[in-house]
Amino acid sequence: MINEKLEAAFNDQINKEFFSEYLYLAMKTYFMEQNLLGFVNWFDVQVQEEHAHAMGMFDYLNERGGKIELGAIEKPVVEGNCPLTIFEHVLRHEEFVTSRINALMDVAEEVKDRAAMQFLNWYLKEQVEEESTVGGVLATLRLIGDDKKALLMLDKDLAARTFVAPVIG
Ligand code: OFO
Repeated sequence: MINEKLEAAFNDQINKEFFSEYLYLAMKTYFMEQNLLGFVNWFDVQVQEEHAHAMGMFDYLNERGGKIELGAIEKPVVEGNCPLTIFEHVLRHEEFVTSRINALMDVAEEVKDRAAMQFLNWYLKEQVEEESTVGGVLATLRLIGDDKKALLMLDKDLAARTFVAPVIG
């Protein structure tokens, strides 16, 4: 049986992962409106990844005999009005998620749940990768500035991203 405090912390993070899915879906609509289909594809993959992250914790909590409590998902507000400022928001959000996974790890450590700590290591590694990927796109957007042609080239690159279902844990 999983510790109650840890169970609540997992439920909270499941909600945050579903919120991430929802936030990226909201960001995707901006790029749909701009007809930047490579960016749309990038956010499609991001949405699927967040769904997989949420479900990974959902399944794990169930496997551990915990009670899953699904809360309301907050309305997503996209901060930004161009690719650069939207990606700045993506990075801020990923940094926030990293801090939440760290906090969840702290609870697992506090209640000495080593199995949960081992499970959460996957999420910590994933956050390093996510922040690095987003940071890369952001750096390119900063270089691009107002150059529309260069933006279209980046859009073409982002069209190549594909979703690979993660093996979590
Ligand atoms: Fe779930 O990793 Fe992004 O937020």
